[in-house]
Amino acid sequence: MTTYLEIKSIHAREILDSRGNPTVEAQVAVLNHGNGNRYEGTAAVPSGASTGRFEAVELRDGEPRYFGLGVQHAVRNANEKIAPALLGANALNQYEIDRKLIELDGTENKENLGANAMLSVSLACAKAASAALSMPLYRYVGGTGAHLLPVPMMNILNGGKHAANTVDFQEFMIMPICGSCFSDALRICAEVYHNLKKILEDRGLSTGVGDEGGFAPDLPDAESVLSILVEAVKAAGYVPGEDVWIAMDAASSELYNEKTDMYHFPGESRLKGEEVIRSTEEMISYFESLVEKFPILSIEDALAEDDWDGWQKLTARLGGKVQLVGDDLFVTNKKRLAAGIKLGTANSILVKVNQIGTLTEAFEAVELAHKNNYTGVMSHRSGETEDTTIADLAVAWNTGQIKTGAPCRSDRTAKYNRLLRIEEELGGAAEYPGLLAFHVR
Ligand code: 2PG
Ligand code: MG
Repeated sequence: MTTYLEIKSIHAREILDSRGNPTVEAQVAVLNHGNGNRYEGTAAVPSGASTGRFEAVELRDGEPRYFGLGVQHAVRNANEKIAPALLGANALNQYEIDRKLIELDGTENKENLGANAMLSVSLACAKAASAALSMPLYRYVGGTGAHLLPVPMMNILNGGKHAANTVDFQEFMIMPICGSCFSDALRICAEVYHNLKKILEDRGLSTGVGDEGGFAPDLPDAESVLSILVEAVKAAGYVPGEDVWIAMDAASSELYNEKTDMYHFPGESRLKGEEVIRSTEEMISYFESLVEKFPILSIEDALAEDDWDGWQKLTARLGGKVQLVGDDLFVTNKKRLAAGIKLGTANSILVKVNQIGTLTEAFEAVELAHKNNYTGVMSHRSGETEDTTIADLAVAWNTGQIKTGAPCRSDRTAKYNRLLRIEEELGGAAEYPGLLAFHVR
């Protein structure tokens, strides 16, 4: 007999994210007809600052309250349009639930209901179903094969749109590939983070943090940031390029200027007292030189979201050496990923559930990536909540990598702590992939 987890109620509300901006949270209650009990699942939606142009629409009210950022319309859409359409449905049929959401919205970019309204319900349904089956979310979503803990891609130095400093590239991250297990890897990251703090303090640099909990000092350019990171890794007692590698998110769509067709570096320009701009060709050579000089294993959004030609050249030149992650380029959208695969652009996709708006579609993007030998990196947004769903999804889908900020601020540590609990629960079945999570180097 098929288990019937009847969706009994859906209630969305406006809550705050880690930047103090409103976001949508939904609570779904199901009745398990097998035992007559009621179960609940709650999910909150994250929000980006450096959002890609092709992301599904995050519906904002545009009214005076919260400077236009209120989400009351999205909340109403969830309560008044989505709820009536899904009441009575079986929460076990995630695929069907997500199809219904997509049909109900009826647009390509989810501008009608809002991806924030849709995602809150999509995720809360999965959580209610997993609760009703007394299964952890990673097991419910991933089945018996879910066992791989992700390598943290931990952002310990923030720049770009995530901080008010002079660092133009958005994220500088460490990846502890030498850890014997996830908890060990996390410890290594935290040790490097504290060593970095000490180095910055000793130089009289700021140890204030950016949106994702990484430090945000004023440094003149990427080289100086990378040098300090290498120092911090060494000071913590690890070998850069062996034990711990570096990853970057350039978030280049934010630097690209359509009028000049060039990448502009405002922070570097300010500190150097002269305008620093780079063409696509120069950007590629710049990354090439950084990869030569520093133990860089992964670069995200090295070029802008529309620079397909540039991405092709970049992949041809660097794709054999480093992981090239498409974030704004692919926006967790299987159509854009398919186009990229065809053109031979990038070799990895960043997976952000709110970029696409349903659990099923995020899974489809990961599946397509894996089938084509692209890696997938599960990711948070710069605006987060205490919701830890992405930790479970990383394990469920065996992505092998997760990007979820510094070991600082509870919105970030909540995900790491959830992974610690998952690892403990999995016991002997848990696997930490280390360098095996990457197809390069
Ligand atoms: C990114 C993300 C997360 P945002 O660019 O990868 O780190 O930032 O959520 O601001 O888009
Ligand atoms: Mg990014």
